Amino acid sequence: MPYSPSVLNNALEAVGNTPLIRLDKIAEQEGLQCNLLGKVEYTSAGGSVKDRIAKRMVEEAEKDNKLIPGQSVVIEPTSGNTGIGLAMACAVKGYSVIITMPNKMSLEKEAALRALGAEVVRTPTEAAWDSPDSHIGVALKLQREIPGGIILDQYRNLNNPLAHELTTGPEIIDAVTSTPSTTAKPSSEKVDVLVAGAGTGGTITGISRAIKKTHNRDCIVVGVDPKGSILACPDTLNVEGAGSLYIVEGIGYDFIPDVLSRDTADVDSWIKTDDEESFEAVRKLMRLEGLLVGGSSGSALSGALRWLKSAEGKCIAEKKGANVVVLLADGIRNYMSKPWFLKMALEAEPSPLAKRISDILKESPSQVQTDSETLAEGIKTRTQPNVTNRPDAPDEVTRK
Ligand code: P1T
Repeated sequence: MPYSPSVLNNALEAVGNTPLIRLDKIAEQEGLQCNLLGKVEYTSAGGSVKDRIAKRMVEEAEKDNKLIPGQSVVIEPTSGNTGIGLAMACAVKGYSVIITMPNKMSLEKEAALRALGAEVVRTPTEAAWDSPDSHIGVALKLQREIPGGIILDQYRNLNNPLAHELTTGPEIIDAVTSTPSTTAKPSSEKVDVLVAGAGTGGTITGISRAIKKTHNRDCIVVGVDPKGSILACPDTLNVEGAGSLYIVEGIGYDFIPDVLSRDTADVDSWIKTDDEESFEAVRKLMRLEGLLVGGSSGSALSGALRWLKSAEGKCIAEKKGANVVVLLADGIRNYMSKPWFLKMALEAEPSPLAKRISDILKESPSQVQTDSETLAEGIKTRTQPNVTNRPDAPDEVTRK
């Protein structure tokens, strides 16, 4: 649905239609001649790229009379974002929801899910996908026991890639083709490269199909898979760090989901990423581009930059006007309490400006915080327990 200036009927109508934004400062810092463009999915109503499939899976199940308001209980194993999309759709439409989610996924996702009315069951992160204790195993058990229980199953449901083939892909194509090439901002007016992380693989498979079938069959599609996962192709890429746990959420699995196409006709090549480079890329997206993205967006950017430096990607990196689209799947809202983010946000080096602020405030001693180290560390001291001068403390006290 294109942007509508009129009143929307409900939150589901605010899913998708996300912006494609130039990442010029990063491109310049990396010495790229091509255009680097971010598809920013956190502006979707539920906060991620997965809203689109949640909406479509629910609507199609309704068309097939598989969902009955007041009776059906939607159960879904998820790393959280599909769950948030489903919980949002089910809040609007009146279905109960149970989400099964590995322990590693953030508290913020669980809080958002519960706020939307979902029940949340946590499962051991290390449980293999086919173990009865995994998020998939527990969802299956609940479905067997709960009357009206239905798993829409993002790992197998064709509406997952189709949602991206019909919405995310065409939005990217529209944005690129409707932006004319100028001397200041040259453009091939085509999508030349698409880079996206893979979890279920629905996003990369669906967008690839939209682009290659209807727009540019020579577009190069690059998949990003964390070290420790087995989705990348060929399998030899997955040997380094095999089986290791990683912190980034939403991408990578220990099985190949049915909806992921590993056919090189759909995904041309793969890059493996680690946590450290992903979080460094998140910091760049925030500091240089003002984009409050989540961890897997960092993986996608880092994968894109590594690919552009490879023998295969170099000619694109050096081509003025070539369009490289990076899928930024969710936002930092999901990770605000995660140590990787707090460290990045609150423990930066003291800046010259922090020193200056501290010098000014020291001239008139008061209750105002004046220590430049603390200023640089942001709210660290205020967030320690039992500190009474936290600005938010009175509110907490009143509420107790
Ligand atoms: O599933 P896929 O379309 O491949 O999208 C990958 C992905 C990337 N980034 C984030 C933050 C994600 O949440 C996901 C996928 N998420 C799920 C599979 C889920 O259940 O939320």
